[in-house]
Amino acid sequence: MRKFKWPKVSLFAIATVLLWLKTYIVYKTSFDIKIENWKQEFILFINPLSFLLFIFGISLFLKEKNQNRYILITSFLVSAVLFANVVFYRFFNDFLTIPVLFQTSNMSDLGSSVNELLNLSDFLYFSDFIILALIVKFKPKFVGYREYSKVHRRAYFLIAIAIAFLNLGLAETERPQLLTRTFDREMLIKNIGTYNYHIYDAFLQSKSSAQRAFADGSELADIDNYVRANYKQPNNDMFGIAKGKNVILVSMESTQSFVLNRTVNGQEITPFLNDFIKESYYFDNFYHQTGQGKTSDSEFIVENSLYPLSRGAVFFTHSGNEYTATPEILNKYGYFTASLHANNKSFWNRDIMYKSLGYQRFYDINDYEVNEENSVGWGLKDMDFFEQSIKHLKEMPKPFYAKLITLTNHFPFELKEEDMLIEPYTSNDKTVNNYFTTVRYEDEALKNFIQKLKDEGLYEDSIIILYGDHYGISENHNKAMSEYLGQEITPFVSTQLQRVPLIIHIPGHKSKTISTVSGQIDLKPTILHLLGIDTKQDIQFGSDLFSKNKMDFAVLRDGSFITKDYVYTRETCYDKATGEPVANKNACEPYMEKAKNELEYSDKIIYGDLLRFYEKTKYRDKGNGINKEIE
Ligand code: GP9
Ligand code: MN
Repeated sequence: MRKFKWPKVSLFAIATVLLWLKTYIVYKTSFDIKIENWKQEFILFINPLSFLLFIFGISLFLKEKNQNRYILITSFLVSAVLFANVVFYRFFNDFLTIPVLFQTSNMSDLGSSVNELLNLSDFLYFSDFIILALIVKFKPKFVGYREYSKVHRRAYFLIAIAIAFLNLGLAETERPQLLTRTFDREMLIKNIGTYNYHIYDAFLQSKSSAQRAFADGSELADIDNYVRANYKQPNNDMFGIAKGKNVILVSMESTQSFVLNRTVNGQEITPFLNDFIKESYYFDNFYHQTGQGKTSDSEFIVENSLYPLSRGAVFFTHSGNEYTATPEILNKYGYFTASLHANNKSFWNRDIMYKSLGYQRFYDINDYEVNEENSVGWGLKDMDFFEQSIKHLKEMPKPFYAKLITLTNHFPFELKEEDMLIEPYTSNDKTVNNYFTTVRYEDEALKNFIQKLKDEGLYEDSIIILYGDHYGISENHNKAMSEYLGQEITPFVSTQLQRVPLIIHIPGHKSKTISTVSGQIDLKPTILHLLGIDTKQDIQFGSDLFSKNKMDFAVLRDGSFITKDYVYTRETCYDKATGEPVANKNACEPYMEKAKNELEYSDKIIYGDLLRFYEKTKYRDKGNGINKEIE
């Protein structure tokens, strides 16, 4: 009888399968990746495969001895990367990124607790490598070696490419614009896998390093000149009016201006905001200027008075840059600076970017009690978020600068039955219909929040700034929007819909509506001026919103701009008075250059990391008098 012979399997196939399965097991056991449905589970399962096929596929070009050596080394290195992520995750609850590797403070935290982070059983993370090594050493006959023809190799790599595309395609259906927008590391890893993620991260990193390397300080001179030439004298009467007061900034998710002072089914949409305006400054021509980075872009603009990028989220792509953000400045003036947002800290790379912006503390999801009961849609309901945030605010050293980021009014605008304070709108578009109900809910949450601030004695000692982060209703919903607004949504109207509310409440000040055209870019100089901090020397594109000289101007990230009389968008200049394209073709001309310059200069600063060349120390760090403004 002939003895049964096992067909010989190539070492690279064994290595691929083992590492693939191991990665999946590690995903499930060592990381906390939230899976909502079987499709996500499937994506998670296949996502390591394409990378492994590529990297082990290289061995097909090698001769036997080298092939084994290559497979062993690769298997070890890839396992080491995975293991490094596991250890990092144990400590930081996050995945590794290249900038983080170079952030020494993070690493020293990790270094000192390495003993606690490692277990004896951790060698299991290398079990597949150990198996491979044993096979090569003791049972080399177990595996087969053959030379592969060109055709074989081609077929192999075609399959690998097909799997990569299948993975990307599925990921795209799960999470559109995943790569161009790069919102959340956990989401990226869930969809494209750890290994592909590291490659992607390396690509982002090398691109920005190259741009940074080629930049030098001389480029800043032009920009500095431009900023000086456009400097507008702030309103002296407002200088230092809120000196030493707490600053409470509330980012209102997806809140556009059109909902204010309007009704749906005969009911007010924002009764509280409508009242609050009556005791605050209200800016009714204030525009968001965000791009793909959405909320994070708005944070970036508001705190730096720089524009975000036209592609990707600057929070992700340039978190290692030098900035002179509001929190960093306020730290020097004795403020405690914090951001409060009940979401994963890695969302929008906030945990890393906040360090560059100078935040002393980030109250993230772990600082909140979040459960089934108090959550809806994207997470903790606004009411509960504010309620729990009060506790944090109370405990903060005073004065503080605290930014609270709301979440309930986020697409797809879900709400629990009991939180529906008004009936949805009644068009064929569910998104638009529900939008009104979540805005109404957010309004109620804000009302409670302000009341709590009063109850806790924080209200009188604080200036409160509420602003909309970006649009909530995109142009995909023009039909229902035109039904609601009773007008056609032309590009002109669309641009006007990019207005978001800005309300600044200063204790003791009467209400006033200010209609100068402005944008999120103007908030930083405004806030600092109110606190008695001179920003004349700063590189910034905004100006004091209270200034009598403030120019009526806002440029949006897509290049559209708005002036006192005109709206320029999609290469057409509209007359604001009529909403029609202007007869005089040159009407928008004088502003085009300015709009272009602002965006280009701002991009240059970010891509070249130019603020590292800026001698901000010359007026701020040395305590030459200005530092003493607030004591
Ligand atoms: C997520 C929240 C919403 O943390 O800020 O982000 P968005 O999708 O609006 O940018
Ligand atoms: Mn948002």
